[in-house]
Amino acid sequence: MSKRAAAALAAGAMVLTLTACGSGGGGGGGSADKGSGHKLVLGFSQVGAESGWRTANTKSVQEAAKKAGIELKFSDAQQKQENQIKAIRSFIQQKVDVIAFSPVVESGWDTVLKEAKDAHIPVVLTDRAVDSKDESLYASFLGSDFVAEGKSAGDWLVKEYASASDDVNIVQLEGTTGSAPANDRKAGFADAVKAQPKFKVVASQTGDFTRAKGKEVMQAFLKAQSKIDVLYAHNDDMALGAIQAIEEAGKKPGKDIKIVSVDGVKDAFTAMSQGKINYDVECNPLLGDQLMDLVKKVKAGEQVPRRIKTEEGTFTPEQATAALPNRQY
Ligand code: GYE
Repeated sequence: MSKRAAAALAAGAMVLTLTACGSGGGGGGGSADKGSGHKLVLGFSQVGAESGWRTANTKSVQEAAKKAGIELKFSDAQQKQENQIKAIRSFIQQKVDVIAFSPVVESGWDTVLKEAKDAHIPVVLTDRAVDSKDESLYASFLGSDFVAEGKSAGDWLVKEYASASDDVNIVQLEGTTGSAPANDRKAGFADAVKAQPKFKVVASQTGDFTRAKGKEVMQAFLKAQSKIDVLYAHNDDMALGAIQAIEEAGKKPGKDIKIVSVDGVKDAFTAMSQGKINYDVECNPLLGDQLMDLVKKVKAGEQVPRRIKTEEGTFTPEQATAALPNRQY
């Protein structure tokens, strides 16, 4: 109760501050139409700082906003949905022009998205999707095709083990439970290997997209499983943590246990150049410029595509080694 009262007070204070130093006139209802000379204000709720991918994504968004002359209100949710919901509510109270966010998990957004809609503040999803049935709750979704990424990882494995007749025991490090990239990368991979029963996922657990958790879960896998041929990690940070666990167990990553991962961050490319990761599916975090472009268009009331997919490639160790000197993230 008292928490709620405090929140209401804080919100009131926020609105007051805005009125005091704002443009004065104020728009008559709906989304505030700042006249010329006023910066477009974007409220952005980021997932957290869990991975190298995320750090690169945050930097890209911040730099792009500056370049585009957009005032960015940035909020870090520390991988918690409740924090994102709070941030979105605060953006609504502050009457930002547009809200963008990367939803930590897929479900449970309808209520807060409805609140933004009722306040006439358009919402753009970036990086990760929501599973809302009501498409009017957001204007567009900019990000990768995670199912295709999982499929690429699986397709590589099928080729790599084309001539194998024995079982191929796979352990899987999943991303954050309930997140779009974890759900979709798992599904895409399973789809790619399902035709051949020799591919056996013998253990699968979340490592929450972090190095520390990736290491911890891999240690448990190594203790519990007598034979592991392949590690499929839903992101590079977990793969890098797992590499430490594999080495500490006296095994050679990339040889005794083959590793296929997703993201394509610099540290993973370095590991690939050392033969420790065998294949990496790229997921581009540099979404900032495209996002700012989209935000401007949405604010201007222009028609935008509902879905914008980012383009990405795949990397063998040779390709990663060659790309390493110019890799931006
Ligand atoms: O793969 C992972 C990060 O949502 C695509 O989140 C993103 C994923 C990325 O933590 O490293």
